[in-house]
Amino acid sequence: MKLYWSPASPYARKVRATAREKGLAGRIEEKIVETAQDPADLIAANPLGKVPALALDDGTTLFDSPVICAWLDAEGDGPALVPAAGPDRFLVLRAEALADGIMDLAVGLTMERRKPEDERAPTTAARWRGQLARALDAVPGEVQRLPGAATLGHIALAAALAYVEFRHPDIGWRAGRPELTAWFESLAARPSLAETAPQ
Ligand SMILES: N[C@@H](CCC(=O)N[C@@H](CS)C(=O)NCC(=O)O)C(=O)O
Repeated sequence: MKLYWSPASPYARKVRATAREKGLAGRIEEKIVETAQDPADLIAANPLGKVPALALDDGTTLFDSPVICAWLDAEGDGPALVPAAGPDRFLVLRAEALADGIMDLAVGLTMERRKPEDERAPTTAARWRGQLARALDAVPGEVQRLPGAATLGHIALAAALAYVEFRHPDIGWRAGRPELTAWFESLAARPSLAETAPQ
């Protein structure tokens, strides 16, 4: 199997950490791609031209990160990272959705900042910052409601918080959130997340 990824992508980190949690990392060749150059092998795996994308050995390709994580969870070893049924399943999937939404906003703000000044959209960016602040406020409650200690919801939220800190240290999400900080630190020490920390 081949995983197309880029080092700063929080979505790719979620997938790479999930592969490690499920004992599948050894079966996956990880290929770094420069999405801006639309490399042909990435486009063949994902017409959207985004990472992560996973090419399976039988030629099937999978995207985006929730789909790849669901496949890894079904295929790999060990306990399920998303409960198969019941209310806990939807708490975990909702936490993943919150994490993905945080990633979307934080990645969007990163892209906005890279534009030439006269191409930026300050009103849109201000709305994104407000949405991001609200979503960050919701994270501690979301973590408390999660079942278990290392579901896909936990992994996704840790990857999202790490990305916010990596690209937007000015947001300072740790300030006033000592319990969330302690939770984040303990999760970030898991080998799956430690090995995939953004560079
Ligand atoms: N919903 C997608 C989002 C993937 C995504 O936006 N990836 C970014 C990297 S962080 C990307 O490949 N961007 C390249 C582009 O949009 O040209 C997922 O969960 O995988």
